[in-house]
Amino acid sequence: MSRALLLAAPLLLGATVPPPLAIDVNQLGFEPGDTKRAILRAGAEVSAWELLDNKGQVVLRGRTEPYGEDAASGLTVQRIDFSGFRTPGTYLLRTVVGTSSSFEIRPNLYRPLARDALAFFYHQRAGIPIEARIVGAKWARPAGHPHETATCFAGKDERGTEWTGCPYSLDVTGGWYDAGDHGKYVVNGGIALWTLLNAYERNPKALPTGPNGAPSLLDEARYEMDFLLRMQVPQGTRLRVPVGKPQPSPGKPVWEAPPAPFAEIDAGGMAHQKVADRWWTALPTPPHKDDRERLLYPPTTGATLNLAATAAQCARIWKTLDPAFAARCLATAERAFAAARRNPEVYATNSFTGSGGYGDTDLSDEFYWAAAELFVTTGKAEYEKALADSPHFREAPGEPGWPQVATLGTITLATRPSKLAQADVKRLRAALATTADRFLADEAGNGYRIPYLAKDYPWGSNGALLNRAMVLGVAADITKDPKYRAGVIDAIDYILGRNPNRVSYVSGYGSASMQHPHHRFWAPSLDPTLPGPPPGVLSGGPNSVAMVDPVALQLKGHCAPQACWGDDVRAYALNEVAINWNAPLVWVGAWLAE
Ligand code: 9MR
Ligand code: 9MR
Repeated sequence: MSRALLLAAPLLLGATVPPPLAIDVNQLGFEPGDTKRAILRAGAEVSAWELLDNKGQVVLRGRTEPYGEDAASGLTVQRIDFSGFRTPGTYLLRTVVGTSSSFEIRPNLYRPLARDALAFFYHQRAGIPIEARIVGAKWARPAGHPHETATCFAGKDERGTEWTGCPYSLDVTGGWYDAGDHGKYVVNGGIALWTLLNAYERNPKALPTGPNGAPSLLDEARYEMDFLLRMQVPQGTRLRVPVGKPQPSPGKPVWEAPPAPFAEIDAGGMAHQKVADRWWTALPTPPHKDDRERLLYPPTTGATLNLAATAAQCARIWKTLDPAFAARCLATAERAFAAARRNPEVYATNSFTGSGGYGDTDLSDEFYWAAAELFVTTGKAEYEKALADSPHFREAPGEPGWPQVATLGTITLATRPSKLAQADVKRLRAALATTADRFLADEAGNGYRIPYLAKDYPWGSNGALLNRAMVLGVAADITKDPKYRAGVIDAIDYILGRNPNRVSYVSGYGSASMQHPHHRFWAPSLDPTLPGPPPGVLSGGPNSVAMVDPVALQLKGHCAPQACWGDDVRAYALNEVAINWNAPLVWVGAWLAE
């Protein structure tokens, strides 16, 4: 396009030739009182911007804030800030090089997003039919794995290690499928469930109903809790498992190391790592068409502590709502914690085909998290001692994630009523504010101004960013300082379109949203009779670390971290969806909707 035409482009609004897009913005928009920022893809040649209403009238003018070359996006960018403008309506931004897409300014922008993000968990349910009355005929399906009774993997795994199996089967019906695959993992189920339950504890009135009669936040959470309780190893069971850290061979990552020597342990009270298919199923495979053998995989200390932490949370949440259920949760949690202490070094081996690993060899944070939840629920001295003995009790915790759960324990200790000494509560609140300040400081180091800074973007980077936004939300609750809400907005703006892929990573939200997740049911590009994703589903997002899927392999070496992404069903390292990523979307969405 010629320079003259570019300049004329804004005049063409509403005409057939749309002006070029040069400004990235939250495609959903902004609530009137919030920070309003946009990112312009241009250098110093542009210095002025205009905000136009839907009649094409300029309602505000301003100057861009130079940023320059940005390693995270690979672009030269400038920033636009129009926070002071608060009048509801439909708008777009323009400069001489192009415009933004149109967006709204209005109150109550986030409630539907929070509700749809919660409905994702209903869609992911195993064991029951997904009903047309709730989700519509398009997304309804028969129950997947309706009577899931499984025994343990026995025989040789993918690295030739021999496993003896277990002398029982467990009924492990229910719970949520993890992601695009049909595995049900206790480790990842733990953080996802904690996040929903924490949103409930923070505000019991948050999401009392889902859309169209879908379950409430609490009922949805209970569906997973019920499943996690089923994953516990029966009392008195003796099993042969590897005990100790795997022995890494030179040049190989720890999760590819051969397991530690096997020993017989008293495994009663531990939790199985997962129940999953013996082999990966092909794409697409709707859950009710999965006829592969399903197996329990060996118990691990990590899974056991995930069970202990969430069951402890359950025990206090349902204490008056359903005392019998709460009592069952508490007994399970205490048995699990005791089993983890008895067997502190039973690690997942990541050596089974057909499901993900969720292996973690530092469980100090899982011990701390479980002790924190148990202490808040029971007030018992033994859990307080476990806290006092933990280094995590004294640190400003990091970004939460499935292998890093100390922050979850600290949030619980800092925000739930308990017998913890006031001085400790104060210190942990300050620690969370310190963590949040670190995230805010990261905004200066990237062009798109998000509270996230990394040389490379990890698998599930959108989930990581939203977990940071959750911590910012907690810091806002604790301190009442508005700078933290501004950071949450920066994060959600990026998720909803203010990013170099110019995409809203949440299906159904924004003018150009993700449509082809790596999912075995929402896969219309592979089978046109299958539905696309329902609204409210979050893509895992850019991944410049493990570019292993076929789409990522094509991009490898040619993309800046935030641009290593593609909207393609084959892109399991870039565009899968998962319960631990949608959970902070629910938390943050509900927080924003208040
Ligand atoms: O579909 C699988 C996805 O859910 C996992 O996250 C991912 C990584 O563990 O693996 C995907 O499965 C692929 C497998 O790892 C390798 N062969 C092709 C599989 C189908 O995409
Ligand atoms: O989220 C997980 C990420 O941190 C790991 O790097 C990756 C590879 O092990 O696995 C991700 O989890 C996947 C799990 O193993 C299987 N179900 C889908 C999950 C999301 O891709």
